[in-house]
Amino acid sequence: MSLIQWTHFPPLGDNRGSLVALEGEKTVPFTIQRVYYLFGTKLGVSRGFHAHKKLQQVAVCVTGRCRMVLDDGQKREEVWLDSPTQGLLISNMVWREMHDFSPDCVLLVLASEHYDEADYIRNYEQFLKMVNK
Ligand code: T46
Repeated sequence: MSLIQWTHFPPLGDNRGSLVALEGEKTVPFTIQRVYYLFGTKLGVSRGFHAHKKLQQVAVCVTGRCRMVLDDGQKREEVWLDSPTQGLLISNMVWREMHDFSPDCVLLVLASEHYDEADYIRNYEQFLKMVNK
C-alpha cells in the first residue's frame, strides 16, 4: 500500500469565497489534541527528519507548497502538498522530511497527541532498526 494517503476536506464555498472545516474523528481520523503550523521557512531549508513512535498527524498546506517525503523503512515516497482541501495522513513509525517550501507556505498540522519530545525518533539508523526488527 502506498504511504501517500489523503483525506479530502470539501470546500464549503459560496459567492463570498471558500471555507474548510476540519473535524476530529470525521475527515480527520483521530481526536485532535494539538494543532500547529509551520510558516516563514527560509529558502532552501528542509525540516522534519524524524519519525514518531505513537503520534498520528494530518498535514494540510493552507497556502503555498512544500514537498513531503515519507519513508517506512521499506519504501520512500514523495508528494507535493499544495492544496487547502487535501490533508496528508502521516502515520506513526513513518520517517518524514519536508523540502522546497515556497516563501508563502503555511503548513497546518493536526496531531493526535500533545507535544512529547520522547515520542520522536530523530536518528534514521535507529528508526531503521526499530521498523525492520
Ligand atoms: C512533524 C513535522 C511535520 C514544540 O514545542 N511543540 C510542538 O508542538 C512542536 C511541533 C514543536 N515544538 C518545538 C520543538 C522544537 O524546539 O518547536 C521546535 C521545532 O520543532 P521541530 O524541529 O520538531 O520541527 P519540524 O518542522 O522539524 O517538525 C514538525 C513537528 O515537530 C513534527 O512532529 O511531524 O513538523
